[in-house]
Amino acid sequence: MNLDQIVLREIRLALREPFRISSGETGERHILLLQLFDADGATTWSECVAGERPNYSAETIDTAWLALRDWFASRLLGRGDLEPTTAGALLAKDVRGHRMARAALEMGVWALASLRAGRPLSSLLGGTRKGIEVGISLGIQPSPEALAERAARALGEGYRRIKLKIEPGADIEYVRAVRTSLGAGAPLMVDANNAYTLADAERLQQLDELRLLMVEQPLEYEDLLRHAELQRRLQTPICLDESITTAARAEDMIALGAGRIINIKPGRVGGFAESLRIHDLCAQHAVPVWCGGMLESGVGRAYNVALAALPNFTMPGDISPSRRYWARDIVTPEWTMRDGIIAVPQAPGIGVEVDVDYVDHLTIRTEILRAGRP
Ligand code: NPG
Repeated sequence: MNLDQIVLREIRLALREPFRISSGETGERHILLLQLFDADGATTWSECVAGERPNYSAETIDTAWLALRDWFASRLLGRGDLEPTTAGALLAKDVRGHRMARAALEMGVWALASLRAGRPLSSLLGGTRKGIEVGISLGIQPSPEALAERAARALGEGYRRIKLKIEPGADIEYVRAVRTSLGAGAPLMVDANNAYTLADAERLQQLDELRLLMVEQPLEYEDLLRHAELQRRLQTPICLDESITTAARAEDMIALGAGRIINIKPGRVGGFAESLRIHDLCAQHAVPVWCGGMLESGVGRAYNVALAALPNFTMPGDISPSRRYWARDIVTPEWTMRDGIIAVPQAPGIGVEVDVDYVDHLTIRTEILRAGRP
């Protein structure tokens, strides 16, 4: 394929309810969207998962914009031999970091390839599922009672797994209130987004009695060694998210015993090719994976749904329907869930239409990148 134009856009989209994690709150998302045009007329959209502030990773929407415009777009534009399987390596060569920026472009190339091949994106990736199990991620709430009430509502709505965000001061008591209210069988997990240190090990051990599916990323994002020490002291499996940026890091996790489950976010690891490597490595080691979320619009969600159709995505992902996040999503049809399942699109490309008029209305910045221009 020959990519001949990329349009960058920044849109603003308000969340229906603010989302609070241990490192900050998001009320309105600024989302970087890419529109990719192939020389033969195929076009698709992709999304960069970077946030406004560097409180999840070092990348932000502004660093991603700069990286795409100044470094990455020219590596793919105008070359006649572009393939989805090699786009990631072209973008990674001699580059440190900027994985979210690279992923937005790389995944867009996969969607273009899916259109050109007339095959669903999920099957191009090797996905086999027709539906994926949906989990919900609940932000930190003002009180244990408020969290228990919110979690009960989610269970009633059919979600197959409930993730509770925790931080020191909003942890054991909060999770216990949910466990007591929902009962022993409710599929619960927690996510700390790096909020603890090994000095908190005894406190975290109290989670064991709450019979959680996993505790996600309790310690610092670059720290596998201390996660391994903590895992030795916990019965609850540790799941790593922020720490796993490459397949090599996943290998380290497995070798060190730093965790037993991985949350794969394609945006975090530089795109689909690296996600597939992590998926396959984990499958070989009987390490389950699930697909994380970054409060994506319906465009980014399409990519997560396609990836989650792969066989080793055996646990429900953070891939809720559009209504969980937005009063009105930017795609039609919006993503919906039935009995806790989102259907995997069987059409080529991202499987949903982008509402371009609505996107125009939400756009606050645009830039067009073409072949031959640095
Ligand atoms: O459903 O998209 C979703 C949200 C899932 O909890 C979620 N994401 O740490 O995984 C995370 C968290 C997050 C969201 C992190 C936004 C950073 C920004």
